[in-house]
Amino acid sequence: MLQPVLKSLPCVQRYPGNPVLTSRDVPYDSSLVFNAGVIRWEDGYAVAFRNDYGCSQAGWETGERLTGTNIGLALSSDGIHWNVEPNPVMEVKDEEVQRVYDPRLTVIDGEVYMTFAMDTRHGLRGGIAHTEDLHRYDIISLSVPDNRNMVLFPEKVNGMYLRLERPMPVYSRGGKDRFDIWLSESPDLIHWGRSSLVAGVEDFPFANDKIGPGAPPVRTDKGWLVLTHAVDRDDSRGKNGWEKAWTKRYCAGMMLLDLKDPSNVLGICRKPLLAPEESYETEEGFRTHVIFPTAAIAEADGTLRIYYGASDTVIALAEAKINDLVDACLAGGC
Ligand code: BMA
Repeated sequence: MLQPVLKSLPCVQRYPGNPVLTSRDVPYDSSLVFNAGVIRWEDGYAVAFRNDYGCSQAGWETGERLTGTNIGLALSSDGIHWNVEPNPVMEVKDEEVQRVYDPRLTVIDGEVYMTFAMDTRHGLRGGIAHTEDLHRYDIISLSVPDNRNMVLFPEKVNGMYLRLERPMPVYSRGGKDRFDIWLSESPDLIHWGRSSLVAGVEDFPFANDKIGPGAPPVRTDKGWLVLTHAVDRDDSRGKNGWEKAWTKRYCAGMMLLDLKDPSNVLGICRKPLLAPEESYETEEGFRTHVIFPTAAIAEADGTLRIYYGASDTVIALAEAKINDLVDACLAGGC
């Protein structure tokens, strides 16, 4: 079905110099640099990013396969200009595991954790790793398949660690993508349970396919602000990426969860926070029409920096006032 044109909320501004990090900035084999975790680190910022490698642009534009994925690390004093470390910091590839990807970073009680997705021969697993120095990662927890897009809350709530996650129940949801956002809790970041549904794809008016957690939640006075991705499908859309026809559009959405009981949704923004509009989001990449938010940093002046993968090809930045975003969640849009 033909889907309507979607526009970003007026209260969000893209950084005019977007994209802020691309494969051209990477000193090792790199084809696509996107979906990244960002935290404040020392006096600046650190980003752990997904790097798909092994194929030139001319190659991926004509359907050639990328051969691998690793996680790169870059540091920055302003969160805009990045120095990429000389070597990738994480890659898992063996008989069972094909790759790890889509890292998100969260600091809890001064400890840094990375959540990630892991493709294996027996399904897609969501993982959590701990790192002391952003260079070495110890995997401390892996889910059963199929689960991905895990994000950790930056603090315990009621004495428990919390994560948002997106299991992929195809068999029980009519054989289609109908994926929702769930909440699970853990006493130790290893054992996860007491899971509950937070929001279904049907709760996001501009999604008809799936939703998933985007960035780790941000504490605000009025609730946990959660950026999500929200996907609609339109069969008239064209070919892109590896698929015969790339019919999906990924927007950034958002919702506000109760501070004390995050399974309680206080408001879901009825419109997309960011919809693909700029050329690096709509036409120039490996895919088209993909905005995949993966990090949100609250600045002291009340601004939220939003980092997102654009068209699975580059990393872009947008900003908005946190109060405007909270109001938009509670009111339905700004
Ligand atoms: C999701 C993941 C992401 C990707 C997105 C858009 O399912 O594979 O890594 O950015 O699709 O292609």
